[in-house]
Amino acid sequence: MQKEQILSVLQNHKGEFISGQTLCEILGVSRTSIWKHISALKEEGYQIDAVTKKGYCLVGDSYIYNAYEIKKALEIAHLDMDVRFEKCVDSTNDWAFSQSKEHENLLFVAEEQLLGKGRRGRVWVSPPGYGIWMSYLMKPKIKIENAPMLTLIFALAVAHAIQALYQLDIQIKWPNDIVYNGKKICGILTEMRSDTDGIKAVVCGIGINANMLAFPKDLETATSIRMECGAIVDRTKLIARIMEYFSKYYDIFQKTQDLSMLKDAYETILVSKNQEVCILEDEKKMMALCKGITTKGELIVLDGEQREMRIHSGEVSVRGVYGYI
Ligand code: BT5
Repeated sequence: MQKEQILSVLQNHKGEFISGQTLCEILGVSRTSIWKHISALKEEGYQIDAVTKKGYCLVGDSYIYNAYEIKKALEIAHLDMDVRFEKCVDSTNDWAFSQSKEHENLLFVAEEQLLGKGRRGRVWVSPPGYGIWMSYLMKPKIKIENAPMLTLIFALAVAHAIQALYQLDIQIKWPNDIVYNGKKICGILTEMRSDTDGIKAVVCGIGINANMLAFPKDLETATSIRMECGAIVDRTKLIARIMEYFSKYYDIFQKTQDLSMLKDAYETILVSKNQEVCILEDEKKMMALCKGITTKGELIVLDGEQREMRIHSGEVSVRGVYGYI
């Protein structure tokens, strides 16, 4: 807490020297403890100059990634949301569920995941330093069958946030992939715990390739925001923008408990709209024409005989005719 107070004073006077004495008086602590906190802040990556007889000065524009900065960015976006941050966890989704008895509306962010997971037991590659690996824990008062729609709402929020900040022509590959130029920038995994009374907790896990400069050979369908637009991504800022869009779209969703007011926006950037897709279910494979989504978030396709079918997200994978898209 004291450390954050010191940081806040320095941030309010960025580029100016604040004497150790002034900090002691403002915070009512000893010089030694100020020095200890300043050292800890430097270790976290804050660039703080310390000059004898002048004091401490916060310099530089390094993109610091921690709970304090993320929470501050959320507050600037008028979002009252708590944040947990860890350097390394197995999976932020599992971490969020482990806290779900006591908490809700809480964002779990990790610098690295050792067992990052995709859908149906797939692996999600989550190295430290370059990505956003986060999970949002909710206890929504909605019907169990409506929970998969949260994936689509988050997909829309992530797509619009990346578009707004990095001017990339982002698209969505139904239901949970955010793609650019045919490659995957983000994946979303929504998981739920429920009982006979209904939903106990929902965790929406979001993995975004922010600043990677390369990927392993077996991930040839992956790309990052930085690889596509050249800019270094301020992960804190992107998280805040995503949560800002999400809370706006979630409010809209709550009015009707479906996607009727978000469907047009989703379909505008739906990658396979009016294109032939390949639907894969277990060993079965079917070619179909993608027409859009229903207000419940199912994919609408026409089969070879022009019969309309609705595809539920849990059951199938959708691929392009010639590959991933
Ligand atoms: C997903 O699954 O796309 C959901 C990914 C969700 C990850 C987040 S990170 C925070 C939270 N905590 C977790 O443990 N998970 C969530 P799916 O549609 O099944 O795609 C998985 C496939 O994407 C893999 O089989 C790989 O082919 C590919 N893949 C793995 N890592 C990737 C990466 N970093 N970027 C792009 N593609 C990747």
